[in-house]
Amino acid sequence: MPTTPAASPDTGPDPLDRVDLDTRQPAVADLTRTAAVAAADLARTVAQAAGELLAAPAPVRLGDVVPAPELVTPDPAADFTLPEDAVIRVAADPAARDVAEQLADLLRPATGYPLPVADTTAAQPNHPLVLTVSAAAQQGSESWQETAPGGAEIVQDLAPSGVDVVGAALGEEGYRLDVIGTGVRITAGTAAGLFHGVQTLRQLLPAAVESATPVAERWVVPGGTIVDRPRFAYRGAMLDVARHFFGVEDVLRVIDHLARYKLNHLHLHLTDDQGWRIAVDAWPKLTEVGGTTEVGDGPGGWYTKDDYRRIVRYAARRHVTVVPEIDLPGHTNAALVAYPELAPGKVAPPPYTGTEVGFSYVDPADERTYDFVADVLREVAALTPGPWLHIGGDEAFKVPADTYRAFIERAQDLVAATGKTAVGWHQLAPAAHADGRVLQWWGTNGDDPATAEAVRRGARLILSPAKHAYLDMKYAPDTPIGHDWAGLIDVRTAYDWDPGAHLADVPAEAVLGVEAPLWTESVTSLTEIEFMLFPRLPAVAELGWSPRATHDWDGFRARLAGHGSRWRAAGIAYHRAPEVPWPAGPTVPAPRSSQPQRGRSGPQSRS
Ligand code: TNX
Repeated sequence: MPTTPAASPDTGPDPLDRVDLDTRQPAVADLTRTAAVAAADLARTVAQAAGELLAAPAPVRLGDVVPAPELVTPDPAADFTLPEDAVIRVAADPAARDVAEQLADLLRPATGYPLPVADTTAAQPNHPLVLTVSAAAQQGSESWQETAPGGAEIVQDLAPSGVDVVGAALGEEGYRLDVIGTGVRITAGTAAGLFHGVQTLRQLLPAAVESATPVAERWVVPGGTIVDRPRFAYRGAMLDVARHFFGVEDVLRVIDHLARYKLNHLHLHLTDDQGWRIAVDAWPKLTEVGGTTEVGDGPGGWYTKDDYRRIVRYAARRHVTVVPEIDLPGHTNAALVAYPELAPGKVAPPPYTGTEVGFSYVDPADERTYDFVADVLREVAALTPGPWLHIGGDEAFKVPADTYRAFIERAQDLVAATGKTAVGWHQLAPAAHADGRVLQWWGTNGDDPATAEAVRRGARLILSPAKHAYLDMKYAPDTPIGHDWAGLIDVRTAYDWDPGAHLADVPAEAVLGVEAPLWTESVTSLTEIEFMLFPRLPAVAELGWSPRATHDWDGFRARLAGHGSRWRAAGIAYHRAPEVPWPAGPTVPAPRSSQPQRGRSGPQSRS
């Protein structure tokens, strides 16, 4: 007997309408009806969830980028979902091709997609380098021509009224990123610009993109356009590999951290009292003897020339320039242990593994010292493709002022003889100007007449104010490692200053950029390096890159918060600073203080 189920008043059209129960017995029919209702409910729920998922906005907003981009024009209707068959197309230029290969390498592990890299024919005349990521079926240039023509005109169209960017050049490092429904295009005048655009694209994908293994995720990029370029040409971080030695692999990972945040210089503090870390053929004992100590009782270590070349090559591929520092005339105890002839009394001092400063110096009265300086600078310069040679110059407390000045002037000449440009800590200021020289200001009081005077004589500045940019300072009194002689540096303190206006009587045009130094008296491992860098390194990076008009603590910490899950996915240690609204998630254990703090709590002079 045919059974016609009644419509349920509660649930609308009865789902059993579609079920043929003709042949069933009544008891079985009841059971089946119950099961079918449940199944239909489940199906409705699943369909609704799937619909929500399909229509869900991108998990990241177009402006959620660190450092903040110059111009952001979202278009929520133009979100792009990376398909499994996506192809990365790139102009036929070897440097651009290399950036495309790096993008593919970044995206493949988490997506599990093949992401082949292929040549494009769609290079725009104004912007020779074009990199597109799109669905395989949509590679042609036509869709871009219709939707997002390249060139200066569109830059003008995107500008908020009143901003004159007519013909605005993307410059040496700028890029433009267009996300339309069918793909992503990054355009730049240089491979460095493309590389920075790739870092932005990386941040626009869900945080799981940082995973080293495939993740089931919708790889949505928020729609719209970003036009971006840096405020300052020099944006750096310093790693002290002398107080504690860090091997090549650790340094490469630090370079990756710089590159993520568009920093373009890695300053390596290669020599100090506690160790000499770079091989010099003419003076082999510098490393063989001077490289075997470090703070505490660790074994030290040093880079062979091939190690150093590897670091330089790895950095160059990521558009990071290595700035080698040979600290002179002070901070030289390790060199004096290796070569007593360089010591003022010609007697080898004992090796030093403590944390005091200011006691050692090479003999400024002996010509042999200048042979040493010339040989070292020549060999290091020959290994270094970048334009800079850093000669230190800090805390030579035992060298009288006149002698110090004369020594620095000779050292500056020896740098010039290698074809490089001298950089030094701001104590170099009283020495005569040398063409192009750059002073790195690390003071704690922004009223520094000697530095301002050196700027009037032609010096440019890298700003590393110790109260804001010294990443070896503790975050808070209970931070297990670090110093506090310049103060505590929480994330807001690292962020809230203006490199263009920090020093009295120094115009913004004299500022080449910013650098965040990490001294390593108390830092002994990669985890501890990362704990001190994150999240303050991105704060300093934003000061170096982003236009001042974007500066906004609340906006910054909200953007920064999203990076916690990225660092977790990438296995990067970081400090869960309480002033940043991190999303919920497992906390990262803080490093234990692994090194008893010896001796000093800070430098003797803070000028
Ligand atoms: C000062 S800053 C130093 C370094 C120490 C650092 C510790 C500068 C040029 N010299 O020798 O490592 O303080 O915070």
